[in-house]
Amino acid sequence: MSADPLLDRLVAAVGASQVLTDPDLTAPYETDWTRRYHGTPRAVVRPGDTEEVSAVMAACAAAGAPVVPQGGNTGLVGGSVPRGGEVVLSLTRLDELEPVDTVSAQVTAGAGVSVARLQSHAQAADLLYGVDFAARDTATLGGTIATNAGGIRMIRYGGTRQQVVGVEAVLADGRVLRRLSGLVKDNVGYDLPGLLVGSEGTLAVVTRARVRLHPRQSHRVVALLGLEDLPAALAVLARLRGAVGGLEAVEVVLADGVALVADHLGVAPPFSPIPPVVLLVESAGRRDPTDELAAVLAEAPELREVAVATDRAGREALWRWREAHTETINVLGVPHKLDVTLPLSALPDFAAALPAIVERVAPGARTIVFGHLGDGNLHVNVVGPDPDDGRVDDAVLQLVAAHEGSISAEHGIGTAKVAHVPLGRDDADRAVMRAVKQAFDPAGIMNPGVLFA
Ligand code: 2HG
Ligand code: ZN
Repeated sequence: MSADPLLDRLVAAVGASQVLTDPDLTAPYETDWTRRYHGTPRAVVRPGDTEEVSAVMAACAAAGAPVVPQGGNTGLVGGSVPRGGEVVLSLTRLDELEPVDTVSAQVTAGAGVSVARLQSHAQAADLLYGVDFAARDTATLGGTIATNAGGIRMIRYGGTRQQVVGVEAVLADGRVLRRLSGLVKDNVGYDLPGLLVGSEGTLAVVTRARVRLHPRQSHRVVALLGLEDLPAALAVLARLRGAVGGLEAVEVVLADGVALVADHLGVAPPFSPIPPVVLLVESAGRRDPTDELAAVLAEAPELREVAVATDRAGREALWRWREAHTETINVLGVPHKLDVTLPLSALPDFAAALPAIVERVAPGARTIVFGHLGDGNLHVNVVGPDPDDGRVDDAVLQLVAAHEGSISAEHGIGTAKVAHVPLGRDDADRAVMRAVKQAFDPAGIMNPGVLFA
């Protein structure tokens, strides 16, 4: 018996070894990847299957105890860590992978399976999971569903929402919602699994999901393109979209970001001098896509520099210039992360206006911009302002709204952008969202503080 009767019920649900209260053991669950968001939980609970999740939710509902669902804790908006006193529900032990169904090209996996394991599992069946990003080894399927993660291959395969064909989820009161048949034609009322994608743990706890797989591409080519400016990058993007069938990624980094990464990794930059804008382009196919890409690039007068790799090690080395941005920035300090989308036509103007806007509210701050150009998705990282100082967030998000962009592209709202939701959704829209929340979670115990103030 403990002093907290809820803990006794949680222990009964999952066993004493999976209810953590010792601060040394709970620490990894308390702080997000940026270190900007943290809080102390009432307990961290680690159920091993759906029935245990159900028992945990029933116990928390009976006690009126708020719950923060957590996957790999690679989120960047403060949505997966406690604010103070919640039960953290870690789903990483739900890591079962079912055999790939090659006839339907689908697989069912537990919420705790990492994105990288899901990818390897698909690959072993000569198929491919379409969502990919740098945190693949730690991020979980459940977490990516909760946030509707986009990543680097969105231009070809779509985001997480496009992959999900079914979900199993535990409701706030412990009941289980199961839609895992994998039927791609199934019009019986509302698309509840679709509603859970991107719901950030505010509606229910995703425990398993069935996802769509794609043909595995056996040949790949990656090119790094040096360019003068963002309008030139958009011109190249237009050429690529028109002519490269297997286009999988069009990512953008800027000279100062590349210089920082070079310093951090201790390697020479890919080009010297580093061009103002560098695009990373990947194309993949069942046949070698190199000639097709080379033919398009040969016709592009915008190109200043090109580096190409087809072998795995060479491709990964080129990708490091893009993927190492996040870890490099974290070394500089606690970043303010503004993950935003702009209409492509407005993207150069937005980027041009950004430095002065940041300088006005955070003099001397360091701004690093990179992202998924093909999706109009920029990651604006600002290092310098205090983690609790929201002025720079506000200034950047106002600028996004003024350019008719979205204040959250792929990381979600979390707690970080709650105050800014009205910049992206009007009164009617927010009222319906609240009603949906109320229907799933009338007692308000699911990830309170996230998405809604
Ligand atoms: C990426 O695209 C991730 O690498 C992280 O979305 C972005 O660190 C960031 O701001
Ligand atoms: Zn991203």
